[in-house]
Amino acid sequence: MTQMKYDKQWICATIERNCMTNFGYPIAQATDAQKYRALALTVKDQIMELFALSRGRREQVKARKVYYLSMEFLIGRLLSNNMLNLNNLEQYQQACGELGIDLAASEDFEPEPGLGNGGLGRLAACFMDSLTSLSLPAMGCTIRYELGLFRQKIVDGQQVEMPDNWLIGGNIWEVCVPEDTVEVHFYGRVEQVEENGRVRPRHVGYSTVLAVPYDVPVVGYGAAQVNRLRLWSAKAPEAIDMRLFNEGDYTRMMDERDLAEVISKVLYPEDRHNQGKELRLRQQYFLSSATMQYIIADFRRNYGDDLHRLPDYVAIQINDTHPALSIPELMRILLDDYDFSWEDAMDVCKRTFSYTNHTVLAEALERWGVDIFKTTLPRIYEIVCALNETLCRKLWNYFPGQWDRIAHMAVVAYDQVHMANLCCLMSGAVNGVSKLHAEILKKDTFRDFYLIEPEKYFGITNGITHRRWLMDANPALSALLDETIGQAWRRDPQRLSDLTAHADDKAFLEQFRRVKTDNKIRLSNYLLAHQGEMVDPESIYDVQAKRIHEYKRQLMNILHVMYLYNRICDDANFTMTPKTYFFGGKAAPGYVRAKLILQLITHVAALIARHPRASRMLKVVFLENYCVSNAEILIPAADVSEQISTAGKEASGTGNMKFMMNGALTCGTLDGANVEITQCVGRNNIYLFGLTAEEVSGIYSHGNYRAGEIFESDPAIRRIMEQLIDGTLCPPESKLFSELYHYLIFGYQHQIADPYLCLRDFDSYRTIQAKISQDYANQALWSRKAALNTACSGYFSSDRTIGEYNDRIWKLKPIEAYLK
Ligand code: 26Q
Repeated sequence: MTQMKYDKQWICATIERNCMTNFGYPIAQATDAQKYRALALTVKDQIMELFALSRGRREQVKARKVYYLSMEFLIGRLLSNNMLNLNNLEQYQQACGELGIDLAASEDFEPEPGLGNGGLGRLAACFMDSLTSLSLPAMGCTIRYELGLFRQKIVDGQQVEMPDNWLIGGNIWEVCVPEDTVEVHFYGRVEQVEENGRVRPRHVGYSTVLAVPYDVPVVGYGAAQVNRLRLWSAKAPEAIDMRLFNEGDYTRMMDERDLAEVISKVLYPEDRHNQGKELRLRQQYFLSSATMQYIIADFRRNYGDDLHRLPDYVAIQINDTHPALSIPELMRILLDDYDFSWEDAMDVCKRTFSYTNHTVLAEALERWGVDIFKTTLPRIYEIVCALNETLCRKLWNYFPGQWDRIAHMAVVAYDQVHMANLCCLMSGAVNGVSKLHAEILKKDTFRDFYLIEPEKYFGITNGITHRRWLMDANPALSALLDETIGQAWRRDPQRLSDLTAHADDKAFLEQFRRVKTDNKIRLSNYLLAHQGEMVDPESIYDVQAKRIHEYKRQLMNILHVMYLYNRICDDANFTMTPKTYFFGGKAAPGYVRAKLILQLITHVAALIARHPRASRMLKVVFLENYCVSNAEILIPAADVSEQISTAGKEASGTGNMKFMMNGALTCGTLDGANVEITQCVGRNNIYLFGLTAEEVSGIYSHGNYRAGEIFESDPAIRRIMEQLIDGTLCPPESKLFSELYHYLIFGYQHQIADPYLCLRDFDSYRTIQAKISQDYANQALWSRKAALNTACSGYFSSDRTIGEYNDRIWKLKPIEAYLK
């Protein structure tokens, strides 16, 4: 459904006009940066016209909609994705050709909005793409961080963090909506005042921060619909300025401004380690309060003033507990501003909110100290305490006399506020993000909650948008798919399964292999240009790209590379299919061990590079600053996808799905969505190894794992461990990696040795890696397996995921359904 109006002529004329009216140059004289902007503005012009239509339709039919609240939205660059979703890519390509604009080069002028850490933020972005493409009314809400996730540089083999000032040149895609500005109140105290014969709480002495929204339009595929992603930006109110300005106290004026505006200054770079920082709490309330105020205002504008009907028209999904303060915030609004009874307010919340959990790691469950909570959000604290009382009373009915159990489930206990407990008790649905993860939530993390309301807990397996991760990132494979199975898969990714029929077609497999090689060359060119690194496209590309974390076990991967290096060094006759191990990912700045693992990777890379014979068979590359943009180049080039977390620790993983869809074979544990990948693709087309989640939890509960025994009994492992401390890796500083040595073999006071079982799974990993190299040598066999991975990846489309959320939780109707 290409809009006839937006043909090549329209595009050319609009680019020309945008270039002139915005920059004062005809396109022929514009700089490349101006050309990019004129082009992007043109795409946006088309989108905004469609947005007007789309919004008009939604409002006319009074559609029910979902708000997806997330502290992170890792959307990636938008130019080519938007042209693609407008189904107008060819017209834009032609227009650019005519005007002498190099489209590919243009893209590099677009800064990537780094508004997320990793999987959770990227999932939110895939969900907006799918919601919109499925014509479902939705709005994403997050914070407009001035500084996104830090940019990573590798200097002397170590991570150095640089600020990501992505807004500096302005954000082409956003539209400021100053009239939707709301006030968010912090600090102060609560007084009881009498009003019309009733005593009611009043929040006084607070300080105000303005929340100013910026909307980024999200285009559905085939221009199905245009939804919005709303980014809230913090601004100090003028009042602060006026007062201090008149007093001439400019320093204080600036200090107070900063105190307010710092809220949207920077994204916290820690994923899953909750440090209880007050600024983070303020960010969470800022997002929650601004969004809830908007939701109420929008509801009243469209559906009238009876807020008891809110759940009829609005579903709110909270992405992990980070936006969970929106629950007591809605309570506050209903109680204090709309005179709701306590019961009615609770009832509205439970029918409106749902909560997605993304982790089983205990240290990641969010808790706030009562002290900072009470000081920062006094009225919200009162509400949370009152909720706690109501809920504990209810729990008492289920578990009479079981104080410990109730304290464990309470929202406020032992001087802490437990956000996950709040979410479980106050949401209508709680979901995990893969089958295995949901089972762990039910059996373990949320066991007691599950016992009292079993129907509320289930899993919805994550997905990824094939539009960005296949159509946009891998145009060569997409073209081959069109040729082989037609275009149906573009609208219905489950149709990728049509490819199964071609899995034994030699000519097709030949082309499939050719596409992979071209993508490997594309990556090699990128690395040469950006890092001066030469990579041989003939070698196996084995890739582990994700945040650096102990449980993800980059450490086990690099220890195995050391093992291969030793074999080459020890045996002059040893040969193997040349292999390049790629690593990409950021370490949280305060996560010392993750940074040391990163450093180990770069030092092993250097060690191998120094060895003439080893470097002919083996190479390690660390891809700097892993982000959405370079993931789009990296993933289509991979032969092997490393998904090697300790079983039971990775909630789902979504990188695993992107690699699979692009025809990489997974080397993985039975963890997260790997379990379902195995079911879809079949055991013959995946390389599984290691302990199962059950075995892992058995080991933990028995407490009898001794990494030291493996060290003693396996000479190859022992050798590698000793190389960590004998100066092999970094001669001038032989003790550099002794922390890791100690960690793996002896452990620390409160932690067992090798807590993520790298040594325990090492032998199994080594065996599967050898099998991979062996299988790869048989190119016909390998390509067949690779093609089957693409063929079976349709299930992992986020369109399927969103379909499930919608059927089980949101119950939205596609906009066309209203118009029938
Ligand atoms: C919490 C408190 C304070 C500061 C930061 C945080 C924080 C921030 C980000 C905690 C966690 C995150 C991110 C978590 C995350 O990305 N989890 C991943 O979510 C994916 C999508 O569901 C899953 O596929 C991954 O398995 C899971 O690790």
